[in-house]
Amino acid sequence: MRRPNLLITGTPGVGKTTLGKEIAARTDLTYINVGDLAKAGTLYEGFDEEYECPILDEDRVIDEIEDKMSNGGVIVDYHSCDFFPERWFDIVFVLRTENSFLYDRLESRGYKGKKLQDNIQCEIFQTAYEEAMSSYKEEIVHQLSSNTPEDMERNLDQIIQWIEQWIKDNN
Ligand code: DAT
Repeated sequence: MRRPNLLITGTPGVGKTTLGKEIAARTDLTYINVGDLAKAGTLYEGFDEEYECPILDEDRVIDEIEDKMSNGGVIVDYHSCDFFPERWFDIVFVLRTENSFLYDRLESRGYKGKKLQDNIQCEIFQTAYEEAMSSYKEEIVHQLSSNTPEDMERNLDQIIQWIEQWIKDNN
């Protein structure tokens, strides 16, 4: 049976992990958190002092998940998306969160100072959305509000419905 590949992207804290894991729990799709995958395999090529984070070795990440992606049925979660092969994804979701909500979430995650401000600014400048729009066909890129638990439930329902329809249409 053919199953779709989904990309969930957006600024850190918008709810990608929560949404991605819940979709996987309610379907038979597999969830991959690229940040965790990189950490587990030390798929890094240095450390970015300015942004206080390791630099992802994008080629090794791609090699690591290529086989799974070609089988289909994968949910990929990452805050950046321009380095993934375009052919991987059938649909792209960009989660969006208002500043006040995002600020609180990042602060309780321990972000502060420049790192906190930079991430809030990324959300204001819709960096993740523009990256997705320039990396994938515009018609497969969808923005979803992720401010409240009600938003999360609505997004889940819509995405699961979309997955079921895709499977019907492609098998
Ligand atoms: P990300 O994976 O994008 O970094 P997350 O799934 O870890 O984000 O969520 C960050 C925190 O915010 C976590 O405590 C759950 C909460 N959260 C996520 N989406 C939410 C929503 N739509 N409404 C309320 N809280 C949300």
